[in-house]
Amino acid sequence: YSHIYSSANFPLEDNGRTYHVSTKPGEVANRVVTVGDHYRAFQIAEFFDNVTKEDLDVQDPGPYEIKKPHLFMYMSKRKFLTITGTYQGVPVSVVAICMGLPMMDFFIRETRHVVKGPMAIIRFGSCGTIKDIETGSIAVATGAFMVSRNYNYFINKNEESPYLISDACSGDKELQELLYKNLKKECKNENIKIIKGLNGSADSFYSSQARHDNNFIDCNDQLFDDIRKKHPNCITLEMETFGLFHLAKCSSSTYHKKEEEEKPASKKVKLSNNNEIKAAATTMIFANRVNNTFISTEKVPILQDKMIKSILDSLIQINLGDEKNLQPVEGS
Ligand code: R1P
Repeated sequence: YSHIYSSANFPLEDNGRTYHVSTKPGEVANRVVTVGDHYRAFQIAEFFDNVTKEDLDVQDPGPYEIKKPHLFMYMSKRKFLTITGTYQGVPVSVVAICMGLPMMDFFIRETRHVVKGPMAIIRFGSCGTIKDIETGSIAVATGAFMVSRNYNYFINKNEESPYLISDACSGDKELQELLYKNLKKECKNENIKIIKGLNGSADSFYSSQARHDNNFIDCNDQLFDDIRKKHPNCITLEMETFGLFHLAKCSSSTYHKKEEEEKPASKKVKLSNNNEIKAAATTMIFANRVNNTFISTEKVPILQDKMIKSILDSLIQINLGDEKNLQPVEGS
């Protein structure tokens, strides 16, 4: 795979494909579900209009590109999988990013680069809970904070705390409430709890989520207490949602829009380059860290099946402003 990239600052191929996610304008919709797991992405794509199981039966470990009138799929060499189609006639994409904040950063920045106009992004992931909530329950994030290993603590011991816990950053309230309402509706006849609360995103599955590993010095015995003290409403821990909420907040027109809202009506300026990102997140509780239990894996596709419709419904119901400016998906 030899490619020529036009810049070292934001490398792009001649055809406009980004360096890691490897999509170009026209291949990603303004409404995106992001997941970690590729199987979860395929299960979501089965809900897209006219998509069959056979369409998604890809044996090639990638990179590959599949283009059909109703479906676009691209597996990048770095294993970002983008699937674009329509749901109830509205263009939607699912992007599988594997795991962690750096992958979330690649996904948001590179996807944002190739999509024109405002975006709505819902993360659909798995997590652990630090409250006594049974596995198989669903969490909707009201906000997220970051738990990072404080590397200096392990280097010179002058630091006070081995972990840094950030303040919380909220997602988009409207999208969050739509998601909660749709999940409630979809699960009303099931014995599934749906809980709203804060999520902590950690920079390790192990140390900064207070797991014990005798092969390493992690100094994390106090971590749950510290998290609960700073964020009493924390219910879940995973590894990506903070990255999404933080970058959505930092998307320049969201910042710009806030300033505009504070101005008197006579001084308001019409935004020309609307790159707002509306973000929300929902997770399946796989691990209960209080009683040390883990979900049995055969329950996962069943739980996912219950959640996917609500997630896609929320994505297409959220108002993204002037829909005329949104680019159509190639082939839809
Ligand atoms: C760890 O097992 C992974 O699962 C969770 C964590 O955030 C991390 O990515 O989310 P996903 O199921 O979305 O990957």
